[in-house]
Amino acid sequence: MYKTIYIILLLRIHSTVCNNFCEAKGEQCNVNKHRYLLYDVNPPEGFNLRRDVYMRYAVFIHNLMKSSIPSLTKFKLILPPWTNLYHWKEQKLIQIPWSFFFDIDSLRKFAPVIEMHEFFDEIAPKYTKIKIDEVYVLQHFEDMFKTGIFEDKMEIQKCNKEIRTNFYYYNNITSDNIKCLSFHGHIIDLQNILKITEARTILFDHAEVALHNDFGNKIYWQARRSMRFNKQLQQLALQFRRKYLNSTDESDNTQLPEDWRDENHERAARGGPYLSVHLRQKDFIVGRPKDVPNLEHAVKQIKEILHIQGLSIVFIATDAPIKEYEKLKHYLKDFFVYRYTLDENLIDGQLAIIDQIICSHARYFVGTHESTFSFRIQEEREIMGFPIETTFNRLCGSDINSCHKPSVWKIIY
Ligand SMILES: Nc1nc2c(ncn2[C@@H]2O[C@H](COP(=O)(O)OP(=O)(O)O)[C@@H](O)[C@H]2O)c(=O)[nH]1
Ligand SMILES: [Mg+2]
Repeated sequence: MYKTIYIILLLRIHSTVCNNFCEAKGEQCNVNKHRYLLYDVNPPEGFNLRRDVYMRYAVFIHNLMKSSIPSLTKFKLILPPWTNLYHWKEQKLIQIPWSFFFDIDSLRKFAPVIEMHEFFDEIAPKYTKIKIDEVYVLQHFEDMFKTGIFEDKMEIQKCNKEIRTNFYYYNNITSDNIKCLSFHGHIIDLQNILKITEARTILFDHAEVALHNDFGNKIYWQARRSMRFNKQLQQLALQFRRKYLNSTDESDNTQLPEDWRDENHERAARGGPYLSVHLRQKDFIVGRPKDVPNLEHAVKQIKEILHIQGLSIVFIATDAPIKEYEKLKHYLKDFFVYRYTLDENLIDGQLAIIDQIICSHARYFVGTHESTFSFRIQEEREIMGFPIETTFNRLCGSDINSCHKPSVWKIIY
């Protein structure tokens, strides 16, 4: 009996010592504890470029999981909440989780990702402050731009500009270890940072500075295919297609298996009997009239395509104000013109996704030059297996002579 009490006491003492020791060592005591990788993107970047940055980090973590160094396999990637996006009128300083837009279970089949609120639950008791162990703000080497000589390297340097890490606008996150990391190269080089530290939480800000390791290869496309949209948004898009566009997955041959890992290589999608147009306006018509058409010029091109494709229904996705859309509809009065009607229950980013889903299911798609919103639609069509020539098309701006077809980024399995 005394012996048992003695053993229990001993265990107690040991665990207290260990806990204190863990705290002192930055909680590295338990060898099985997870480590957390956070990243954030340059604030002015839009939703669809951010999706591309996600893919770089998802692939990075996916590869870390296969590392022979055990401490590197313990990382989880924190999905940076959507905050203060330039194009979204409301929701300025609310942190919106990824589940509003994407199917998190599907993302997890590619990489160990968690939402920020899950991170809070895992790392600290509710309502306490979180101190990130190490923050690296990525920046470009200034001298490389001066000399024009670019080589892969990285180095802790003085910060180019005043550092502005905003910790996703949370006021319970902070760090007393923020450094600027001049960086030129591919994301895999960031492994060198992770290898030499025992830090449990690491944040890379301006994460877009690190480039894709595997742009366009099989792993890249796996990451891309795992980015299935939130199921309710998919349902809403489907209802709209059925109701107005005479389009269903069965008739369009666009069914995908429940799990993206079961997708096949077939290129057999037909699409619904409509033309879809992504007409990016707002900041795009100000800066690039040579490449982006005004309304009248867009109408002319849309009519031509409808004629050539033998279609009479057109779905318009655009960021143009309602009045502009009404004008466009008027110019196209000989055709059936649809837009996804604004739904009060959805936020801007969700409406944008419904637009993207509907565009991606059309028999023929035409997008806007260099819009990442259009690029994501093209990828979606590659995943469903549309013929190339129905996907990689763009509207021309005023400079018709230099209006070349967009680059074709074919899916790889
Ligand atoms: N609903 C809707 N929103 C759009 C459309 N085009 C642009 N937007 C909005 O404007 C943002 C454009 O920014 P971004 O995603 O960076 O794409 P990019 O600027 O075209 O490369 C999108 O994220 C949407 O919020 C559209 O056709 N429909
Ligand atoms: Mg943008």
